[in-house]
Amino acid sequence: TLQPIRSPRGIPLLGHTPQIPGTNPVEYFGELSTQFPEGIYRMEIAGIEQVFVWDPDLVAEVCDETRFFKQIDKTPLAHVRDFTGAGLFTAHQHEEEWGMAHRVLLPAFSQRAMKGYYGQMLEIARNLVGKWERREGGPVNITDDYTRLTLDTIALSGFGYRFDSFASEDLHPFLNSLLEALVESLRRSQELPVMTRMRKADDRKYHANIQLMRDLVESVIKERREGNGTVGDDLLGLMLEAVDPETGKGLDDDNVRDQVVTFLIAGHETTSGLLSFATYSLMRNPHVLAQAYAEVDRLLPGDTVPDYDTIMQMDVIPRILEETLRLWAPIPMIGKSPLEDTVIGGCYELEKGARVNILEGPLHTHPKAWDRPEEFDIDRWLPENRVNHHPHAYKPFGNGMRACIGRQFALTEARLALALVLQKFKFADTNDYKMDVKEALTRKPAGFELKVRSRREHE
Ligand code: MNH
Repeated sequence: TLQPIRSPRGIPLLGHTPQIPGTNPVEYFGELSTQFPEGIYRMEIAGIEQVFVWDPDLVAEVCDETRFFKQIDKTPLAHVRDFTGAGLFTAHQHEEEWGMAHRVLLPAFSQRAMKGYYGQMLEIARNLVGKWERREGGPVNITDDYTRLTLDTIALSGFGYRFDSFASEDLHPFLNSLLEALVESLRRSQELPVMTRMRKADDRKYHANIQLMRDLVESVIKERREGNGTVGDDLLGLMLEAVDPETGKGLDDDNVRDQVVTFLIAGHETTSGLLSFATYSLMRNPHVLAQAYAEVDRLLPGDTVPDYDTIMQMDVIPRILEETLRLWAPIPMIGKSPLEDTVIGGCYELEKGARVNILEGPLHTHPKAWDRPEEFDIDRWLPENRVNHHPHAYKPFGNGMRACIGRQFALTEARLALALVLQKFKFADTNDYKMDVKEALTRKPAGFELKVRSRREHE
């Protein structure tokens, strides 16, 4: 028997739009979830009907790719397309560019391929360590420095470009433009188009920010094209040279630009969030931190420089990352949509094309799937325990063919960074940091400062 999808109380005629906060909307959607034990609700926001799901069995249905696809239209990603175009992250499923880039780039993201980026990853991670050594005993902005790390890493390994972020006190202008453009695109997705059209100055700023990002990327591509000899075997080299076997074509110039912008964004925002939340979680869970130090001291005694194989042998650090992604998924919500009219949970009707959002936070803490859901427990990820997990209660990297292509890249980079940092430093939370999440498509801790001290000089 069919049942209506319940809805929080709204305002007549205006729907729910006025009650959506301008900052951290997904956090608000998560708070509302506690009112709906059935694991699903709906709301009308800016004239668009949206359904939110987090019950793992409902999510399992929404993750069935024979019934649901990744929706771009009428989602924030439709606006992000203003700067990432038909790049992998924001391409429509039916766009030829998605399949072409996916086929051309997939081999460059296999676990084996990570060995090829390891040298670049290590170089940048050592820049981070160098900066913190110069700061001995002083405060560092953890999130900002992990952002420097991940941006420099994807740019160097993917495109042979050096942001040199650790040489500067200010974050690179690219990051400022990106942040402003993301915030603006999110805002556009939550208001009626007539409102957007009235904000003329914001629109000019938006396009100037997009232009700054594109100019940087186009100069990187131009430099590569004009370099003598081979184009190289990194992501950029692949995109400039590879021919897609299925269509017999290569990626066109605009698409290469859009892909590079996409990778510079998708390749750093999330991983810096992961590292920041992991560091925060370690500070809150000293017994886990002790296990992490023990692993690092066993595998990397003294000043041993980690090699790729050592990073792959780790056990505690990868479980810390998995548990961090459960409690603090950097992408807090993903959008899906039914291919045809359908019914989920045996009773909730969804129309073809409806917007369905998976809420990662409530899913990753659903009591149906997780014991002591709020507890940071890395032993959940021991092999003997993970076999008992609900198959659809953990989606930090999304789902199906539109799942994250950079998963191995992110996890390899994060393992290495955390290992090096723990080999060298101890942290003190002298300001007693209170978690202050900031959402801009991805989420990160804002204003997260710790004092860093070299372990060797103080033990
Ligand atoms: Mn990543 C898609 C999470 C790191 C490049 N990524 C996704 C999605 C999630 C995600 C979730 C699916 C979004 C959706 O369904 O709308 N990504 C992460 C997380 C990390 C991450 C949690 C780090 C931790 N991602 C990376 C890195 C790169 C990358 C690093 C690149 C080097 N991600 C992508 C791309 C896509 C994607 C590209 C789009 C894939 C596609 O749709 O084909």
